[in-house]
Amino acid sequence: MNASIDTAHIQALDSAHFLHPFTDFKDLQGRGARVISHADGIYVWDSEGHRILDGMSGLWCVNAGYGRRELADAAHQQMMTLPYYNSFFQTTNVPAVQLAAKLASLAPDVSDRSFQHVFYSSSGSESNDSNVRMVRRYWDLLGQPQRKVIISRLNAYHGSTMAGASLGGMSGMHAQGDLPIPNITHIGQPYFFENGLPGESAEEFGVRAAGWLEEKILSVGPDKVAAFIAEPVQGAGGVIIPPDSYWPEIQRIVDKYGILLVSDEVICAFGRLGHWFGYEKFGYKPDLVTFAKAITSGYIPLGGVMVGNRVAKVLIEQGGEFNHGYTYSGHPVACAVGLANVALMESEQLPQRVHGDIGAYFAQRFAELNEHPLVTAAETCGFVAGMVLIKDKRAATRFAEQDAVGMVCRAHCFRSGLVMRAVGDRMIIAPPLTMSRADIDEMMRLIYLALGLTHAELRAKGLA
Ligand code: PXG
Repeated sequence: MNASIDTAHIQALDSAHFLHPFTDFKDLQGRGARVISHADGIYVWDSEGHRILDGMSGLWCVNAGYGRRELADAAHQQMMTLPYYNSFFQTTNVPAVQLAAKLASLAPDVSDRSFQHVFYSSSGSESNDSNVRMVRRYWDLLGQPQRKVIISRLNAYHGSTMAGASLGGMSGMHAQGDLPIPNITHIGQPYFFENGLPGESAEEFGVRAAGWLEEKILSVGPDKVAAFIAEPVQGAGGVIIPPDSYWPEIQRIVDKYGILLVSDEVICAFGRLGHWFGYEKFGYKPDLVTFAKAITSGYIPLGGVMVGNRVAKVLIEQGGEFNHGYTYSGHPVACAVGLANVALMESEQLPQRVHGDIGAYFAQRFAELNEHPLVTAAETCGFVAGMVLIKDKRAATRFAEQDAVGMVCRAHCFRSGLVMRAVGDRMIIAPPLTMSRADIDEMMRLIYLALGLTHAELRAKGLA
């Protein structure tokens, strides 16, 4: 299969014509991109024949693993039946309807926030733009147009469109493009390792971190706040798993001030945390739920928003025409793949596996990394995990930013045949939900291998 790929030629064309996302273009031209040629199960291969265990499920999306014929067949069949039709002018299509009904049946009821309606897009970013439109429209219709402010969190990732990047709390993104757009503001993230005080327990910290929301609401003015948006577990920010006390306190605060709660589950839904939706894991009650990525296991772009009854009732009963939508809202092929993917996840009980034995095994094996001299704070939540690479464990000294320890480790992972992401000094992983115990053992073997090589390199440089 690889024999047909001329790596140097593809790399030259890549450099000449393809501007990659989140990439230093010039730097990549100098080194040449790794050409990924094919994939199967939990592995991808590059054009030079290297097999790599995909610990990131593509980009947090290939939850069902690669090479699933059911998904390809669903796309093929739908393309031959109806490859496209719009849903703007009082028309609809069968897969979009069936998937919306299926998602409504999978999302657990939470009081007046039962989820009976779906608004479709093609990505997480677009979905969060839709959220901003719906949230502000909701308050306009209720006669409170001054409620425009959406509170988010520092280091959050909510996408790369103007609204998505504004909701996100990445300073590097805000610095490019005059962001955030007006009426979006941020609070700190519940990162105990970094922000816990000496002597403070994780649970005490969780309550204190949630309190930053109340402080922000009071400083903005409670009558001006429209919504709070957050991921159940902050993913791209480095797998920031909140203490158990965090979400109940957030719920108390949003209820106290009557503001909408938006759960961005682009990473956390579809089994990633051991449930269909991430809010189930922490037991809170969102009004809107963003999804994308693993709805199709990444096989084809599809995203959307689960609209809870509180918001849906107002938009439907009082809203008139909603002036918002995308060419591909309810794309029949994407929705057909989504249906096939959900069916596959149901028949293989992927969320249940993560919730049950396999998730427990992953948690146990990953926690063992805390014994490694270079590692601290290794923890999992379902099938996401993060750990901190630490310079001196006993003295709790962290590596300096310029040591770029995460990048050193990431490179050794790649060379060892494992994809793992680095976020500063945190190494993070989110493998396909199909992993067997043997696959988890193999993944752990590769992690230890890469850690050993990283440790040796750091020692040679006098950094560890
Ligand atoms: N919300 C969340 C929580 C996400 O993780 C988006 C929205 C945007 O989705 P789209 O489909 O528009 O990309 C995301 C995407 C990383 C990384 O490096 C993570 C994402 C995207 C790109 C890189 O971890 N998440």
